Amino acid sequence: MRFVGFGKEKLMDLFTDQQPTVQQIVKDAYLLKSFALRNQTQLLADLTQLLEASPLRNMVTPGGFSMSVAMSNCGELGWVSDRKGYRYATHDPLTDKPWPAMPNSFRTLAQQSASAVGYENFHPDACLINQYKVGARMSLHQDKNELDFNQPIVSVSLGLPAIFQFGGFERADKTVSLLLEHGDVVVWGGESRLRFHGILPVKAGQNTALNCRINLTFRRAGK
Ligand SMILES: O=C(O)CCC(=O)C(=O)O
Ligand SMILES: [Mn+2]
Repeated sequence: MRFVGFGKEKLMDLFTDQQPTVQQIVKDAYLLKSFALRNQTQLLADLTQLLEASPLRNMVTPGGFSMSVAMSNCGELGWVSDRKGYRYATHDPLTDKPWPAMPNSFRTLAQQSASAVGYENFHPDACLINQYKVGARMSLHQDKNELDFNQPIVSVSLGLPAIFQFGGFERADKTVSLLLEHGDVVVWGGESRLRFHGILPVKAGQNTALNCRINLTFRRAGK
């Protein structure tokens, strides 16, 4: 994958004036605006490299539909979907090799984000990489393929902006809509760990670092 036409200087020019801030969404859930900006150059370099080993692909749902979001993983465990169901796997089914190691830049950002809102000792072993081209979406769902719900979820947004819907514990519950922009991080855990959430169809945009939206979702999937 190539991040076309975007050098270091331009990233810096656009984003240096934005200071990180923390907003509480509901109990145990937080939006950390601009939290991933500081290290974005390293993040994007590491991302490009690991996607060469395990490329983005559109997985198939158990029902047989191709997902609009293209995915890959890094870390000890990777989230996969196919006709057999949703699960975590140690190996990339596309390459039959272990998923690429989680880069230090990724792990550090995930741990610093979690600890900034009170989740000390977050030890992610899985990072799902979601690529949303314009029009891609993720419908409301809960993250519940992990063994231990005591660890939070850290979700990093890069590139095109998107509307994140954050709901309750039933799919039909009311949702709040949050604008997630390049560099924003959402952290949820504790009483909010199993809240439904999703992404509305991503719209075309200008002045963003990437011509798509990239989301990095960090979780502790195994024991
Ligand atoms: O793209 C996002 O912001 C959310 C991704 C997500 O919820 C997931 O991969 O489970
Ligand atoms: Mn999710």
